[in-house]
Amino acid sequence: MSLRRAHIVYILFILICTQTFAEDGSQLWLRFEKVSAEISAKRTIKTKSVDPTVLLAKQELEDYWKGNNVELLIDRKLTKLKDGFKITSSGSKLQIVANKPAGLLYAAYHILQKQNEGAEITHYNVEEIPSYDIRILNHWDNLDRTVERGYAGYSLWKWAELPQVLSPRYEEYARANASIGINATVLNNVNASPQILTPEYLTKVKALADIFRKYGIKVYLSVNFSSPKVIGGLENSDPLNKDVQLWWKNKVKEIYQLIPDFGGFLVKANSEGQPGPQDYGRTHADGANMLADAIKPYSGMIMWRAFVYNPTKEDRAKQAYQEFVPLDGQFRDNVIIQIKNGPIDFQPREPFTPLFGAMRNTAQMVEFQITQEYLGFSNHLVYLAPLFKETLDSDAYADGAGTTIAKITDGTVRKISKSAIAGVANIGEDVNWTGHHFAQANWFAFGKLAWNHQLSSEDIAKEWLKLTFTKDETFVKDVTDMMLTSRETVVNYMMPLGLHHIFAFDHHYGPEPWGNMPGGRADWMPWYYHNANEKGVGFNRTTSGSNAVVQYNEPLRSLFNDIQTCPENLILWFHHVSWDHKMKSGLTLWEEICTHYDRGVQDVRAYQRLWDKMESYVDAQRFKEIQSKLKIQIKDAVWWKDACLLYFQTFSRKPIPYYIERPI
Ligand code: GCW
Repeated sequence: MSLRRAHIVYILFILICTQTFAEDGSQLWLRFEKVSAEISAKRTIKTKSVDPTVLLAKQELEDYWKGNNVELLIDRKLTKLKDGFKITSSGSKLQIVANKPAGLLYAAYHILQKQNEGAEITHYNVEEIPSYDIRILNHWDNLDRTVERGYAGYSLWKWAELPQVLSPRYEEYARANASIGINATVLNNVNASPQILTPEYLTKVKALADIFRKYGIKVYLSVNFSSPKVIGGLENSDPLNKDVQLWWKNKVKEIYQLIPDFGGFLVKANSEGQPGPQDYGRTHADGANMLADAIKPYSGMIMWRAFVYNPTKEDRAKQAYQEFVPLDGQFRDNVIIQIKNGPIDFQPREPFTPLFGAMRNTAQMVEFQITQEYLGFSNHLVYLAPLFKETLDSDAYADGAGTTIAKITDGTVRKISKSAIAGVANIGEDVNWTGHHFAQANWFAFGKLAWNHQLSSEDIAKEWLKLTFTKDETFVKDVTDMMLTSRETVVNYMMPLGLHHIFAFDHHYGPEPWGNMPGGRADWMPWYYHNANEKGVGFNRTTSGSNAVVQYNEPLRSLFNDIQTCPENLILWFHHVSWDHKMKSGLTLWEEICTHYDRGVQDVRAYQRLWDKMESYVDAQRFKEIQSKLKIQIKDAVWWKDACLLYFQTFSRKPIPYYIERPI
C-alpha cells in the first residue's frame, strides 16, 4: 500500500470509529443494535399496507428486531385502540394490530425498547391505549432562532434555509418523538410573531410537516391574536368583526391547502403584553370561538392558554380561575383550555392550579415545562417525572374523592372531544439536544407519561437509563435513586416548604429574594411572594389573607387553610408562618428552613460522589460532561443556600444552626 493510500485508509478508519463510538449524546435513547444479516434472513416482517408510516414501522423492525416473525395489520374497526396497538403472539410470530398507521409505529418502538431491556418477547401479549389523544410539545422558538427559556442552543428550525435545505435533524427529531409516543408539536413561541402566518413562512412550516407526517406527528402553530391587523392590513383584530373572521377563515384555508393534516393553533392572549380579545372588550371565549369556528371544518383544534395575570391588587395565584371560571360552558368543543400545572409559573413546587376541575363544561389540558426555566436551566440534574406525576395524581375533589387532574384531563370523568397534554420543549441544536445529558430524560418522561400517565417515575427512569447508558444493575439502581430524589433536592436548595418565585429578575437562574426595583410591578418582585418580616415568612393565602384557598374544593380548602393540617411542603405557599412555629420535626420554622437548604446541598454532594463511582459504566465523554455539570450544580446549590439563609436571617435574627455547612 502506498503511503498515500495508507493515509486515506487511516483517516477512513478514524472517521468510522468516531461515527460508531461518538458518545456525544446525539443518539438520545435510540441506540438499538442493528441485526445481523443472519438474523434478518431467519425471520420476516410482513405487512400488506403501503402507508408510509407502516412501512417505516416495518423498516425499523427489519433493522433492529432480533425476535421472531412479525405481522403488521391495520384494523379499521378497532377504533377503541385510538392510536394505540395490540400485540399478540401466535405460534412463531407476533401479530401487531392497530387502528391507525401510527399505532404500528408505536408498537414497533415498544417492542424494540422491550427487546433492549432484555424482556421475553417471543410470547408477548399487550394492549396499549394512550392516556391522551394529543401528546404535544410546545417549542418557545422564535423566528430568529433564539429560544425563549431554551438552554440547549439555538432553535432546531433553520427558518432562513427552509424549505430548500432540510437538516437531517428534523427527521431525527421526529423519530425520537415517535419513539416515545409524541404525536404533535407547536413549532413557534407562544409569544408569537405574526410573520409565522405569512405565505413565506407557511411554506417553511409545510416542509417540516411533510417530514414529520410519516412519524405520525402533526404540526401546530402559535398565533398572534393581532395577525389580521399586523399582516392582513385590517383595521383591527376584533373577533366580532366580520372582516377579521373572514381573514382567519381564509388563512386557515390557505394553511390546510399546504398542510392537510395541520393540527391547529395555540394562543397566548391578553397575557404578559400579548394582544387578545380583551383589547376590544371581548372575552377569551369570543376570541377562542372565532378561531375555533374558522378551523372546525378541517377538524383543527384551538389550544387557548389560561396563563393570565395582571398587576392588580388580587393575588396572582387566583387570577386564571377568576377570569376563566365565569366562561365555563361558553367554549366550542374544539377549544381546549391549556393550564399550567401550578397557579404561578412552573416553580420547583406549586400546588396544582385550582382551575382544573372547576370548569365542568370546558375541556382542559395540562401544560408542563420540560425546559428548566426555574430549575437551574440545563446545568442542574433534575428529573421531572416526579413533578409531572405530583400534578397528575393530585386529587382536585372536583366530583368528590378520586377526581385527579389526570382523570379530569384525560376525559375519564368529563367527556372531552379530544384530550391533550403539553410540555414546553427543552430541545435545541446542541449536539445532545437538551444541553444536559440527563435533561433528555425529561423529554423522554414527558412522552412516556403522555402515553400512559399510570407509569411510575421509577420505571420510566430505569427504562431511560437502560436505553441511554447501560443495563448494568448497579448503575441502573444507583442512578435511578439519584434521579428520583433530584426534584426534591432542587426544591430543598432553591425554595423549600412552599417558598416560590424568589429568583433573580427576568433570567430566573440564581437567587434574589431581596430583589426590588423601585416602581416595578409588585407581582414581579420576590418580596411579593415571600413576605419575609420580623414575624415570619410566607404568603398568607388563607381566609385571613388573599383567600386563594377558597378556589380549592373541600377537603383541600380546609386542609390548606389550617396551618396545622397544611402539608409542610406547601406551608409557606399558603401561610405566613412565624419563625418560631414548631414543625412536625420538632424544629422551629427557621431551623427547618436552614435544614432544608443544607440537605439540598448535601444531596448534590452525594450525587457527585455517586457519579464519580459510575465512571467505569459510562463512556468517557458523557461521564465527564455530566461530572462537569454537577460541579456547576453544587456551586449553585451552595449559592442558593448561602444567599437565601443570609437574606432571611436579616428578618429572623436567629443563628444559623451549627450543623449547616459553612461558608454562609
Ligand atoms: O414562564 C413565563 C416565562 C415567559 C413565558 C411565559 C408564558 C413564553 O418567564 O418567558 O413566555 O411564562 O408561559 O407565556
